[in-house]
Amino acid sequence: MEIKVIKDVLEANNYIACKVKEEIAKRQAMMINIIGSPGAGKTSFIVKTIQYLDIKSVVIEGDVTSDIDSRKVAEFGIPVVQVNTGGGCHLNANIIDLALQELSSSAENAIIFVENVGNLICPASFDIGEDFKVVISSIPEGHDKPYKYPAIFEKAKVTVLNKIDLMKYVDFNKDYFYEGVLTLNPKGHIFEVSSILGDGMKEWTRWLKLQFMKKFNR
Ligand SMILES: Nc1nc2c(ncn2[C@@H]2O[C@H](COP(=O)(O)OP(=O)(O)O)[C@@H](O)[C@H]2O)c(=O)[nH]1
Ligand SMILES: [Mg+2]
Repeated sequence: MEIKVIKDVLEANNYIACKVKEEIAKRQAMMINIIGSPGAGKTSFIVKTIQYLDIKSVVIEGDVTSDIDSRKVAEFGIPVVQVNTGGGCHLNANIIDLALQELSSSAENAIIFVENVGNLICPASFDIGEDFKVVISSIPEGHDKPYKYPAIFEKAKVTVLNKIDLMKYVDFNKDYFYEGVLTLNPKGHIFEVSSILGDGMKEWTRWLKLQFMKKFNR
């Protein structure tokens, strides 16, 4: 017996992602989907980025469970909503739609940073209505990540190489890493940062601000 699948999961997700995109445009906001392994430094990167930016910013924290990260973000006085997937390995557009309602007017004229669930595989397949994806890879994870998890490095507009301050302690071949990223994504941007010390943050936030200004011809 042939079973017809009328709408697959991704199709349904993409439909809601379009709705989220419209909502974000209405709010004159920009949304960034931040993806990386657990411990790559996503939360630290978001907090440091906002400290360097002079643009209103809000955060949607995604995790399987707990509010550990949203508490960290809130300590800096940044508006934040925590969403828990209850076991799911990625965020979807439906969750973001609800989180945006919760953020209401604080997500207007702002950059919305979304910390996805720590994972280099599943979040690559699910658009959440973002303007673009940022993948964070960190020095201690090793230089082979673009070769082993190509989908996310191919889709992300920006690759962040975090924990650059640990370079002297780790056998990390930067040329090999760059070659892997740029072969998959020749137009991609790569920023080297330390989310703890602030190295590279000026270059990254200057570029980010430019994207924000360009979106609405500000
Ligand atoms: N040395 C160093 N440690 C970092 C850097 N960024 C994050 N960390 C540390 O890495 C650990 C995980 O960071 P976190 O931001 O929670 O990662 P997440 O799980 O991806 O959100 C924490 O102990 C951070 O202090 C960095 O640039 N340099
Ligand atoms: Mg985190």
